[in-house]
Amino acid sequence: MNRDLLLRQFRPTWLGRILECHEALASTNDRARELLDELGPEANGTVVFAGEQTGGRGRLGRSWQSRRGLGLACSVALWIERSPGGLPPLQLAGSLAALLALRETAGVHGKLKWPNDVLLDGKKVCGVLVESRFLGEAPAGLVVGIGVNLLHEVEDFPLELRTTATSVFLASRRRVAPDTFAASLLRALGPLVEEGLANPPSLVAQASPHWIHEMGSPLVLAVGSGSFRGTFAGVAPDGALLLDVDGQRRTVHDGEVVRVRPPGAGADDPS
Ligand code: BT5
Repeated sequence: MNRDLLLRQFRPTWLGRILECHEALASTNDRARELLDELGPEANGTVVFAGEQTGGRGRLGRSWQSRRGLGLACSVALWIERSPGGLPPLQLAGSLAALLALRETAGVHGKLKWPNDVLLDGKKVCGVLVESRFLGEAPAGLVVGIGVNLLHEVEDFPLELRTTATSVFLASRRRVAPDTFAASLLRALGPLVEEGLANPPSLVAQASPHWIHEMGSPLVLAVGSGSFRGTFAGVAPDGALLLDVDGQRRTVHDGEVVRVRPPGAGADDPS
């Protein structure tokens, strides 16, 4: 990531006043969290990029693969002192910003998969990990981490991801430079985070046309060690999945959609 090139295309606001670009880090989320610890409220809006992560994280103890120079690993530190009624659904700000940047920089139309993935052609091109920081009982900071595959050829992915992962290049044949994508991502992200903090239901409404799940379509959800089937009934104003199971509406905050039939596609999409 070339910081100068990025700053020619993105003008920092509250977002990006502090902007770090590292060649490699264990995890950009860890660095953003460190800055929240060190700087407190001053760290609000700090953005951290790394060209490579040696310990990139996904949700629930999973890992995120980011190879040097091929993708984007970005984290934004937010200072949130209290959050009445739970944490805002900022994973949607991250995935929606990535979806808009895909459209702007490569002309491709992604889909969102609950809760945090962006898919191109039914394969995962971006994942978002939101981690919160607590002081005692109260939230005192959030980190929104976004990983995007930009320039990968199929062989650049580990074997186990080759059928489920894709990159902007594979989906569009366009080689979008990391600084160009990063600028587009940050331009979209600022207003979406503001919206998510001020008016969560409005952010959820902005995301709603982009879900890969169709209303009433069957899906399988893994929660903990079990799984159950239901039909998609939308996303609640706080970002929870609404699922109809045996005639009962369930609200699911944590879990994994493991099977869904995208409109018009014959195959299941990746988990
Ligand atoms: C995610 O978790 O998708 C969240 C990924 C967040 C990554 C960003 S990069 C910047 C910041 N710093 C971090 O350390 N993390 C964040 P989850 O929904 O749990 O999906 C993880 C699963 O996605 C893995 O178990 C793999 O199956 C798959 N996966 C891993 N790397 C991938 C990649 N590069 N492309 C597509 N799929 C991948």
